[in-house]
Amino acid sequence: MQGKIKKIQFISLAIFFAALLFLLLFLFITRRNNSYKNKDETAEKAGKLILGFSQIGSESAWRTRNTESIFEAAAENDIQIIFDDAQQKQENQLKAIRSFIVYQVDVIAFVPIVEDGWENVLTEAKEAGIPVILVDRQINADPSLYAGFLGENGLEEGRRAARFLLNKCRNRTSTVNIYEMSGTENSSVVRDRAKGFREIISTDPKFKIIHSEDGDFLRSRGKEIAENLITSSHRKDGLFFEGEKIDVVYSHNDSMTLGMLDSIENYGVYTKNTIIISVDAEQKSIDALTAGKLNCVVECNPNLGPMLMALVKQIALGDDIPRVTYNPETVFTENDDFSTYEPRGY
Ligand code: GYE
Repeated sequence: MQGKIKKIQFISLAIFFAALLFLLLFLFITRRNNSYKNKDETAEKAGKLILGFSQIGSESAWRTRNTESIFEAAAENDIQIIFDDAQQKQENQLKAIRSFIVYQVDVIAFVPIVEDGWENVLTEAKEAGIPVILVDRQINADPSLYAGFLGENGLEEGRRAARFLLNKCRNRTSTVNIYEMSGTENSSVVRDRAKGFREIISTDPKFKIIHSEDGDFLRSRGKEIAENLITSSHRKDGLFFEGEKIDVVYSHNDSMTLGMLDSIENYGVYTKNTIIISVDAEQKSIDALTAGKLNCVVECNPNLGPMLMALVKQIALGDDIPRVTYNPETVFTENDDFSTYEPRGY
């Protein structure tokens, strides 16, 4: 009898807990769906588009301005942004894009930190029926996995840097040693800026790239690279690499360039005869150009917000967007009339 009572007690307890578990699960699911539904309903009620945006981080002034531009334009266009800062890690971007898919955003846009490794997550977005826009950098993947690209023409930026150099050295016959500071490895922008530059300088054999060092687009790395050059050469009359005089520094972004200028100034190295070419054109870099510390700055325009929101609206209406949309850019050189310069805004 005792045993029978125990058994009934046990069964009723099990039923009780199962019911409790079920109730909790039910509450959890309904609450989550309600929250999504509420948010979607509120955004939908407000007719607001929801954009999931994955940014790579804040490694440079350019990147920070790029993010600001996107938030400003979203507010101006009444588009809700779900924003993720990936802290320079691809795995964080993959996680963010998957959360945008779960959230059922209307459009996904992201800055691919590197070129490879996006096929799977973009296939998931496609299966979920969510269009994807690449911003700033490009990827190696089946083009049907994304609607289009918006950003800079890195190849042309590299060519512009080289064209300035060819003109600057047109009367020179001796070899011109070039030291390159490149940005984030395996990123499309580094591939293109390097390729465009080499394409043009290869038209004249006097130009020789003696070394290319990865500075990951960071000011701290630019500073470190120049410090290593200065301390290993023990020379103050210029920059040297393994005993060879550096005639030209081609830097893939202003942050690294400004870091290098920090070390040059800290060690009091004379670089008036060193041609320094940078890319981006943030205000501090333009100030260094007008102060005679740089010779040429190739613009890379971070203000992609307004064009991105226009593309988001176009896609949300079910219209196709151009495969490639480039942002207009220019070049600033030592030969310009500096009084005509407008503030850069970052
Ligand atoms: O030049 C640099 C940033 O992807 C074009 O990334 C961008 C580059 C830009 O860190 O400053």
